[in-house]
Amino acid sequence: MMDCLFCKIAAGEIPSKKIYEDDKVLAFYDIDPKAPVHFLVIPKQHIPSADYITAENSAIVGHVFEVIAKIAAELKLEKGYRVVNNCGEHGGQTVEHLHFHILAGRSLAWPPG
Ligand code: DGP
Repeated sequence: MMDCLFCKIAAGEIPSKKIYEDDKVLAFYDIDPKAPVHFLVIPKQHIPSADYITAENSAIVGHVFEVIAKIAAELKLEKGYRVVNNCGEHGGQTVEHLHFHILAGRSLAWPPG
């Protein structure tokens, strides 16, 4: 996707503060953190949002969660963390490339606003 910000970050065309990378996913710190620890995990494959997860591409979601668990252990997030996927306008999605926010380092309120 030529005009996708996260595709450009995944391709290394736009710099990011990387935490983890393999052939399928990239994890990097959010540019506008909402918690002391706030990073994103994205598939390198362009999937516009959670609405586009299908039987053909859903394995990537399991892999994303494996990577989240690995990073959480490495960053010692023993007190817990939240995984968020914003989908669509009412979900608050601003970048149309599937991504999961991981927020940690403080007690998080529930429900979200
Ligand atoms: P969402 O609103 O769920 O679509 O989240 C998009 C997130 O992406 C938001 O928290 C800010 C982050 N973001 C936007 N542009 C950039 C960027 O250029 N670099 C990084 N690291 N994060 C970005």
